[in-house]
Amino acid sequence: MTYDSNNVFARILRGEIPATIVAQNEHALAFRDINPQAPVHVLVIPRGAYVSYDDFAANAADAEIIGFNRLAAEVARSEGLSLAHGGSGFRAIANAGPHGMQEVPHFHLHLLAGRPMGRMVS
Ligand code: DGP
Repeated sequence: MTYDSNNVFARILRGEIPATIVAQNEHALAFRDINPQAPVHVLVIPRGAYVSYDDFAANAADAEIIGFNRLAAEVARSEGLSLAHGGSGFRAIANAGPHGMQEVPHFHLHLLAGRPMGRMVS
């Protein structure tokens, strides 16, 4: 699947549409989901043009992968979710492709928290 540079997250990265930014670094951006499914619902995206989780994991440079994961960890800590710092935890989800019900074709990690998430059944 080729990357669509006009997808909504690419536009957020370019500053063309607003987002409530939570944290950022050289390689990644974290912002609040426009349609939150939990009291805390943050999306973490790489700055690079990757369609899906597997595209990112296979093709991003090591520094991008580290930077992305460090930002996700920073958000977990700053939002008070990190188990290592007394938080109650969170769920991290990456939907991929049609069967994963991915809507936005720029890889993103959902961080959901603030209530028990329930067991994953589907
Ligand atoms: P997914 O189904 O995994 O592709 O999730 C896409 C998420 O992106 C969905 O939870 C809603 C969110 N979203 C879509 N458009 C926007 C937007 O313009 N701004 C923000 N902040 N979130 C958006």
